[in-house]
Amino acid sequence: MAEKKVGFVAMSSEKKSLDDIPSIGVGMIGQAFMGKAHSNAWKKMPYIFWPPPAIPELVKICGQNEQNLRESAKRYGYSSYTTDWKNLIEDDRVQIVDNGTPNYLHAEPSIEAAKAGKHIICEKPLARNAAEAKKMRDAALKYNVRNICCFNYRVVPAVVLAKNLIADGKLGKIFHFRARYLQEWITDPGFPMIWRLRKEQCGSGALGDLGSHVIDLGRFLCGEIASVMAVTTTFIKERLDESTGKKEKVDVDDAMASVVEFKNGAIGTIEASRFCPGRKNYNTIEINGEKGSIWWDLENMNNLWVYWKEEEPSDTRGFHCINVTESYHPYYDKWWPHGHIIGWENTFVHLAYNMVDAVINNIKLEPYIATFEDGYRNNVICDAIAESAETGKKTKCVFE
Ligand code: SOE
Repeated sequence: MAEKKVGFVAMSSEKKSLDDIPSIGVGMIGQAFMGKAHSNAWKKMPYIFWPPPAIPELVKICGQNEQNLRESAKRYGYSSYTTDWKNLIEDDRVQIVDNGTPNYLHAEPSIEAAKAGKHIICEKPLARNAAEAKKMRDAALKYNVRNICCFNYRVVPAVVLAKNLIADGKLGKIFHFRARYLQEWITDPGFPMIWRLRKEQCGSGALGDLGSHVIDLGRFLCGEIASVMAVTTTFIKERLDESTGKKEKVDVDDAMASVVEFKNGAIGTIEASRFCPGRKNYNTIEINGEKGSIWWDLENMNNLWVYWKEEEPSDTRGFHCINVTESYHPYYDKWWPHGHIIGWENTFVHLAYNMVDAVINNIKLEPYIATFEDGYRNNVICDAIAESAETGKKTKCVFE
């Protein structure tokens, strides 16, 4: 399997004739927020990463709400639609199953897709807990299908640049990883009960939804997490279930904070909360090493801030900002001239490219793209954080 250093996206050198570019069938399970973001990515990828490894063909979209499924198919350009995900998986035209459903629907469709020999891209967190995630990981390995867990912030050009700088030793030994993913959207007690607030449907609250992202960035940039010591809390204990008109207990965390120990000796803190007024989608990381520091924040996603100790002493020393939009920066040779920044939705275009490239050209996805192995390990760490919060003790992260 070919190694590819993502960041200087090496497109196939030979110029394919237009007729030689294959197509690849995509089936999308989910028509809400992620259905929209992923459909946009499958359509945009081939003309941004031109010539693409293959052109995604939007074969079928699946959703629970039949009323607007026909409209979703027309809106996004799927040639067919179904309310039955099994029907989508059985469709021979579908080669890649894209699972953009709520967490409780990640496991069964993804495992059945693997059994049917379909490649799978599944939203994060991979599952509601480690046991469920392990079944998904094991199925993908057993049936030898390519698999991606959508930790999309790994493929922000600025984050890939950070990965390459750290991998090239620019920071030296890593001392700290410090990350927060903060939002504000359920601070209002009047916000109703939804699947993201029911343990049975989501597995965990801010921990699995937002904390999983910063856990993944910690693993991606600093290495494996060995142990955690955490607190979680639920600020609003019950919310109105609008379908019944009754109040329902909230049985997931609204916020979490954890100390983390990495296997390589670094230590850090991670935090996730949806109770931070003013923080719209504030995912921020900082890494401190023996030779300098790096920090990044999603609300300014094209910038990477760096500080190098060896910098010439001068009165301008300090953190400086790299605008990660040059053609020599990760992925950027496929986008626009420098300074013409890209947005959040294009992280999914990068994931779509990597999935199609992996399937067509047998490219190794690790370590730059999160697979089901990463998704499983992430769920183990989330379970350890929940356990630590329960027991009040430091909890080791044990991977099978
Ligand atoms: C909601 O919290 C959400 O959409 C998450 O589910 C996504 O993973 C995150 O990228 C943005 O916020």
